[in-house]
Amino acid sequence: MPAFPVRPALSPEVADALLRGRPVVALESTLIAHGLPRPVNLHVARECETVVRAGGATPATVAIWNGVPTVGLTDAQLAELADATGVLKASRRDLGAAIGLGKMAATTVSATMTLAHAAGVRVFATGGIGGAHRPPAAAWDISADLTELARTPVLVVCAGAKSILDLPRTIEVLETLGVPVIGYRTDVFPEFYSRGGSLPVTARVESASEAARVFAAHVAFGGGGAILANPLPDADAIAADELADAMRTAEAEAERAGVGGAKLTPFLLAKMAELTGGRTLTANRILIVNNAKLAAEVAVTLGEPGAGATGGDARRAPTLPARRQRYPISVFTSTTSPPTASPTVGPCISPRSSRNHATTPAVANRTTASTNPHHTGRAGRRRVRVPPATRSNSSLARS
Ligand code: PSU
Ligand code: MN
Repeated sequence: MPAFPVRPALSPEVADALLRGRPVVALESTLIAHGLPRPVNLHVARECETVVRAGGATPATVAIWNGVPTVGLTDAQLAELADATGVLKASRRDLGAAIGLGKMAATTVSATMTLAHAAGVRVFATGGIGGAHRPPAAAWDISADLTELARTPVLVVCAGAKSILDLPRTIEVLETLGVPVIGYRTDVFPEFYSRGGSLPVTARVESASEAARVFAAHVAFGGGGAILANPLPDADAIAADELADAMRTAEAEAERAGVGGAKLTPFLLAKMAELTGGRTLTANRILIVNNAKLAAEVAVTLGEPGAGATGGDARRAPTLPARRQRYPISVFTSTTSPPTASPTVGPCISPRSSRNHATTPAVANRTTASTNPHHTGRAGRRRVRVPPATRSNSSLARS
């Protein structure tokens, strides 16, 4: 038992969906805080949530909220994050520091995967993943997204990676790490602003349910994450020469300004938008929402018995192991009381003896609301024990 147990806080909506075994789609927050300019960032964040809901799944935007690892921001939190300054960009490496020191941090692909998995969420949508930068200058700048994909079983729906990266090396590293790149109706690895063309994917699928089957089979044999690469629609793609020019200029400016490390991607994104008169920004917005839509479809399919296997099909894929949470969870209880304080510290609530959400005995309630008869914890850190009979009741997370 760690001396400092920390649990992901879930919004009521996300807690409810997970407890009922309903599909949930994780969304990252780095693109809100660092990847897109205001006010587009908030519009995109909301649009993603809307299309996920329309697709029959529950959206869960992930961030570290003043030290609290949170899976499922409220709309008010989305707005606050989109407007905030001084928000950290947290990769997997930074999670401990952001949580332990009570920081406000947006999560990258790697950190979002970590927290999504901790909460039991298996599908995640973003714009593009980080990758290997170009040697020799940036030979050791290899995004933590790749190593996280190697170890955390979450399906990441994205439009590939930007061609500013060393894409052949990125693909090689993914192969070494055992991360499949599943092409959604494409044979080639998409290059974010364009459909790509030079690098093959691991496998091509024609539907969300095929993607779910490939992912389920991958995980069934000890695999970590996988990429579902969803190319930007042709109509919105940007011509290769225009893109190459803008990239070269943006890269040169980054070098001249001495921008590197975590600041490089946001810098390049902003420069490219400027250089293309906003066209890359439009493309970025479209592809992110497009990915959220597909992610919802896959999440819904994964939630069905058989994890995407079609009835009577001889190629029936093994089902995904039951969703498992690696840590106890917390639930904040209303849109007006999201976690705002330092991380939850103290004795863990009932460790899970079961591997299945449906039999999960307890959720934590971190508010000070005192009207709930189920509250049994200390003041300010009350715990609610959910009786088995009410577990499937949607009111439980809000109670
Ligand atoms: N690619 C984009 N936009 C982004 C990112 C990547 O087109 O906003 C973000 C994602 O959060 C990704 C992160 O996980 O940048 C990768 O950062 P780095 O290259 O520093 O690992
Ligand atoms: Mn990097």
